[in-house]
Amino acid sequence: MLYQINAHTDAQANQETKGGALKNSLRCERKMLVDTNAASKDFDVFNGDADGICALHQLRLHESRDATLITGAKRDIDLLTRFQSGPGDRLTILDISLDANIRPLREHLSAGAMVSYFDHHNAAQAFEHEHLQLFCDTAADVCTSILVNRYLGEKYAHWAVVAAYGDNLQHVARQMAQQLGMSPAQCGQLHELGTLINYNAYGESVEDLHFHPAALYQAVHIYTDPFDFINTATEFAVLRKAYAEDMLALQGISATWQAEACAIYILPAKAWARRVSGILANQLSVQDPGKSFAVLTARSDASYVVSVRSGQPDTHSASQFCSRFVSGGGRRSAAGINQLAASEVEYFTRCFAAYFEQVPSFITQTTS
Ligand SMILES: [Mn+2]
Repeated sequence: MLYQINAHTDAQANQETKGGALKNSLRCERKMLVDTNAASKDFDVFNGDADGICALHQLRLHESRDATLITGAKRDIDLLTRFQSGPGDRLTILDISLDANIRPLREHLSAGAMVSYFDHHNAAQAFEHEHLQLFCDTAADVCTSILVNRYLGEKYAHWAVVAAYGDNLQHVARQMAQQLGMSPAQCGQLHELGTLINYNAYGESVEDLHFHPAALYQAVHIYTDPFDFINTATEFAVLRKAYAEDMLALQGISATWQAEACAIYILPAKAWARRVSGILANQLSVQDPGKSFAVLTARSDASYVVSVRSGQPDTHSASQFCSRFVSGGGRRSAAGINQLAASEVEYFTRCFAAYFEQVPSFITQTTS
C-alpha cells in the first residue's frame, strides 16, 4: 500500500510546477493515506470460548478497532476460511491452532494482509513472514489470554485470570489472582465468570449456544472491570441460570467404561449434553487429578464429538493421542476429536485404554 502511495505522489510531484510542487505532493499523500485506511479492513478472528473472548477484549481495550468479528462455537476453528482479505488488511487471530489453519493463513498473507497471531495450540508448522507477528507458546501453563496479557504488560490482567479459569488452568489463574491481590471470594467470582463464558462456547454449532460468541464478546467489551460485568450484565445472569439447569441434567451420569488411570463417559444427543461435555471433562480432571478422561457426546448425525483430558500431560499428551484420529487435535492437557464415527467407538476405547492406562489392572464395563 505504501508503495502505491509513494508511486502516485512521485508521479504527481513530477508533473507539478516548481512553486506548488511540495505542497501539492504532501496534500496528495495525506489524501491517499486517508483513502488507503478507509479501503483496508480489520478482522478480529477469535475462538468463541472464554480464552478467545478475553484475549480480544484485552487487545481492544488497549487499542479500539472497528473490526469485522469472525468467531463461532468452540470447535469452529476453520475461521480463516470464512472471509477474504486484501492488501493492508489487519488480521488479529486468537486462540485457534496455526497448524489447523496453515493453508488459509498463507493465503491471507499472500493476499497482502498483515497478521498478528496469538495462540497456545499446535504450531509446529510456524514460519516466518514479514507481515506475520507470531506469539505462539504451547507450554501447559499458558493460554492465549495470558500471552496477550504479557504482550500488553499486564494492563488488563483480570481478564487473563478469567480466561485461565475458563481454559481450566486453575492453578495458574489462582496464582495470577493472588498476585493481583484478590481475595478468595473474588477468585471464586472470576472462576465462575470464566466457566460461564467458556460454557457458552460449547455446542455442535452456534444454534446450541445461548449467545453467539460475537454477541457475548460485544456484551463483555462494554466492561473494563470483570466484576462490573458479573454484577450488572444480563448475559451473566442468563448464563448462570442456564448453566445450573444444564448441570442438573448431568447429575446421575456415570462412566460408561473405566479403568484405574482413565475413564470414558458417553452423553446423549441433546443440546444440553453438547453444551456441558467440555465442562464435564474439565470437572472430572479437577476432581481426579492424575487420571485421564474422555467424554463422548452423540452428534445429530449419529457420530460423536470427543473431549479428552490427560492426567499426565507431560508423558501422555492428549493432543498426541487425539491426532491419531482424522479430526483430532488440541493441547497436551486438553484435546478433542470433532467427529468420531459410531463404528469407531470400540476402537477408540481400546486406543484410549492402551495409551492412558498402559497396563490396565482392571476394567469394568457398564451400560448407560
Ligand atoms: Mn485457549
